[in-house]
Amino acid sequence: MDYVDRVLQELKEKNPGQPEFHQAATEVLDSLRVVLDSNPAYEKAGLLERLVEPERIIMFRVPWVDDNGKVHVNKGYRVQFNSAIGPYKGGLRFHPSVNLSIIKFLGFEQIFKNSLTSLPIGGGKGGSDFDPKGKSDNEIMRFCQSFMTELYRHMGSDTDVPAGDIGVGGREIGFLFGQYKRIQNEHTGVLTGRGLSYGGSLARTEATGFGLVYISQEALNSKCNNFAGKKVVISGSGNVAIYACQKAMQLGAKVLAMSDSSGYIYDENGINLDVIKDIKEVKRARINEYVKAVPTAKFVPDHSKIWTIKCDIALPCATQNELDLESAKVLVKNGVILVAEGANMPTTMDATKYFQDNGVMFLPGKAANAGGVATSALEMAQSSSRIFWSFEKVDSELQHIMINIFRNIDSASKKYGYEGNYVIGANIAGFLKVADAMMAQGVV
Ligand code: NDP
Ligand code: 2IT
Repeated sequence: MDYVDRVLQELKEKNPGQPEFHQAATEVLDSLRVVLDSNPAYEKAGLLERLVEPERIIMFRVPWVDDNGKVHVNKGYRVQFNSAIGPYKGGLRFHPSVNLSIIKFLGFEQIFKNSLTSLPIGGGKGGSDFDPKGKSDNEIMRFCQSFMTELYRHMGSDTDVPAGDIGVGGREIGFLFGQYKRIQNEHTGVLTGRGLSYGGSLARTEATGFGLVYISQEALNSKCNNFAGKKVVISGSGNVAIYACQKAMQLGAKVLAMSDSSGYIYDENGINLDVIKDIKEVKRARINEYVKAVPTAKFVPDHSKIWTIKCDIALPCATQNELDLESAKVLVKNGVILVAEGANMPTTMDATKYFQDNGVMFLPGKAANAGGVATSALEMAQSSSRIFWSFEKVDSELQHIMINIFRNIDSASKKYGYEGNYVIGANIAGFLKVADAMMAQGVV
């Protein structure tokens, strides 16, 4: 049995019941065979065994009281996966589906994503099985305060710097930061995605979606193509989806459909993003409200069917494993040319392979959605220097970072003999920097 197979087998035995973590680890480790075979020093140093075991996992009780005085208890998590190249960095997810497997898969992906940004950030992720839907602002605040009352002792601007993810946006980051500052008596860059009045960076809100479109445009450019006139389908209607939609439209594309967990809306005239922003960012309502404002649009109460719409470019921006083989087959039949993952691991492994085998350009999340965390690292730099940059400066840095990521994963795919396989290119390019840092730092 070779090194990768042995480590994967041990990982599955030691971590039963964590299918998402197994999936993410299998995808990455499978890509690394070519690098590991030519560098036996990695096996000698137990590098993979150390890489797949988080440096630290924190699990805690989050008790809180709802508006009717009823006590609730949720689970809180922070997985501090790897700090070889910088402080742990990664988002917090609040969603009822959150469990250790999901946080570990996200934390593991984050190691390689953060390495690809070229900025000094290690990998971490956290969250809770708390469901923010339908909660009052006061309930959200009490939950965030309780969550931070435990997590604060494990954080620090040079130790671990959380940010947002599903269910955690500007409102939640504000409550979390307020409680951190109150307990620690310190106003530092300990969370990113902060509001502009208390240390946030311009363009962080837009960064993941904009970055997704910048790297996609670069990938299209490499094939003498671009977004102009393309039909685009975007799943989700949260932070990533909204700003991907905005940038794709700015580059001349027509976005035909968006979704939430209740279903999708199809607007053949092109999505009216002001309506979506009003529903999602202001009213925090469901996506079927769109047809009230735009009666010619259609609502279909099954979000997974969004991939049956004919399009040139598909941007899955909702959640893990939302695009399966069946959907991939329909997209390919309908002539899709590019699939770029705004979400983390939205495409199943067999669907990814189907795209690659059928000549579709496929950009994996750890490269395609890295613009969010990259801009978080720019927020950290601004916090430390106490000087804040213009929107244009942050946006232009973001564009450079995304273009560089594409070039790096493209050249790694060529160097190791898998030209055009950006999954392998991203995994190898992300791995090498982390591996180099781990080798230099000894067995820790
Ligand atoms: P938001 O909470 O802002 O939006 C999430 C969207 O996805 C909502 O439309 C939500 O619908 C939908 N969704 C979530 N879970 C499910 C589910 N189980 N089934 C169907 N739809 C679902 O989150 P973000 O936009 O921030 O995150 C979206 C994805 O992007 C996630 O995979 C996240 O990890 C990834 N990501 C986010 C980054 C960021 O900077 N925010 C950076 C990099 C990646 P509903 O409201 O109905 O639940
Ligand atoms: O998945 C991700 O990269 C994020 N949710 C953003 C993390 C961050 O620290 O900005």
